[in-house]
Amino acid sequence: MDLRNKNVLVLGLGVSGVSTVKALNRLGANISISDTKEEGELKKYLDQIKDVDVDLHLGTNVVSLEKVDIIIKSPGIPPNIDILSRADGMGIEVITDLELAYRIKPYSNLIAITGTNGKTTTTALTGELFKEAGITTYVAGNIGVGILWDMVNSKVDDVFVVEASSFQLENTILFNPKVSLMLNITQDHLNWHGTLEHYIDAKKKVFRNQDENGYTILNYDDPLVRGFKDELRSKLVWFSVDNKLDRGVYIDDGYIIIDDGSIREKVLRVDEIRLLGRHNLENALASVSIGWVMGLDVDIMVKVLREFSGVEHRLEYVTDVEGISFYNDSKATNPEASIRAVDATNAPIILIAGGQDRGAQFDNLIQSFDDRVKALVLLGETSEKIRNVAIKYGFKNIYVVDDMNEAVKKSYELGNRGDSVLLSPACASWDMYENFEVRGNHFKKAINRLREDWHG
Ligand code: UMA
Repeated sequence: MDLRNKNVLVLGLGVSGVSTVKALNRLGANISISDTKEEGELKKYLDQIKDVDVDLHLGTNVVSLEKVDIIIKSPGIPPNIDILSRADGMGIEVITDLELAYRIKPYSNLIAITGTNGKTTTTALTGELFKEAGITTYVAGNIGVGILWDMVNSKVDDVFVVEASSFQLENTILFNPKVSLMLNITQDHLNWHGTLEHYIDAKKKVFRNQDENGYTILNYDDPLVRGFKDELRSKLVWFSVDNKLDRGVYIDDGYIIIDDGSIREKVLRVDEIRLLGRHNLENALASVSIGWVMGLDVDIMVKVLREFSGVEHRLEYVTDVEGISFYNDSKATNPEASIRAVDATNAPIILIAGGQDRGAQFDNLIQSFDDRVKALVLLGETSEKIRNVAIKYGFKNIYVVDDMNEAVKKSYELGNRGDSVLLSPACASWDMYENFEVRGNHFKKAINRLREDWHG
């Protein structure tokens, strides 16, 4: 796509907007930017494009579209705002960075991963497979990296592993990845998409334009996703945690199997994977499926699967101290996320929880313990609230502490060889920390300190 001297409006200057502006500058476009935030709030992003000549409209999305040829919309911007209706009326194309990335380099080894849950882990793990194989790999998209700047800097043979959100897919038109993957679909982002059907339609755009040259990988265990098979023109590959398939990637007798319909290859034992929980097994099978269709060596996949400890702050394996395993799940900022974490972690568990009080109820979390949690170590605003709920359900082994160092120390004292210490707060971090990343890092630092003390 030739954008030289084209008038391009970048709507929204966040992570994707910055990457888009830098790429458009390289491609010779005339760039204008509109964002409802004021200059002060956008400083971090404006600093990154200070050398680019742009026409800025800050504090507003009310901009003349008279001379605009195309709009690149930040994914989070809802579809129904006034400027987008006006653009529609004037026949101005509105696309996301994902679509433009494809148009710039349609020949790329583009792998697009979508679904409601597990996208980020699958994307990160898949990226590691290609990197381990010595291939120049870009991991981009919803995972937190604007794709366009990487795309303009990439070479023909480089691989892109892209986490594609429904927001990004919604405004795609020609987007046609070499491999698309659908993990699962449950209700999400309905306030943005309007209905579940619209949300599903957006997700399906990941394979909509694929033909017999492309691969579509679907989760056989998700009935909704399984139904998409009739809509494909691409080569279909299934993966399944629960079912032995005639062909595809599945589990048999404790092993991950790649089965091409005649030859079955054992990849590795499921218990060799460091990632925890059924949902992560689904993510691992998804990644293996991608590796398989892209022709990666099984040995390389085995090595990565044995070593990959997850995405930082999401059930991330940290270390082992005297036989006690420590897991950082600081990203769990609501009780549902912590219920999943408890479910996925090897018992007995010492659970560190608590944080900012946003009015959440903790009954379901305590009831989910099912004798798997042996002690609760609580900190932050909600510690008393969680303690009272736990007592109500007859759970007695509870310790309220002042800070993370104390939480880690107490957990270690309570632990025996074979136990897991799990930080999964079920609450936001803002009562004590700037964000969940800072909280997770503090947890890891406290463990390191413990380790040093232990080693004397
Ligand atoms: N804005 C307007 N007008 C509006 C609304 C917003 O001008 O009516 C402006 C905002 O003031 C802001 C900019 O648009 O400055 C924000 O754009 P954005 O929300 O699209 O955020 P980015 O920083 O560009 O981040 C986006 C993704 N964000 C969303 O989809 C909400 C990031 O995913 C992604 O990592 C990044 O692009 C790089 O590709 C985040 C996310 O929350 C992690 N995703 C959702 C999810 O995972 O559930 C889909």
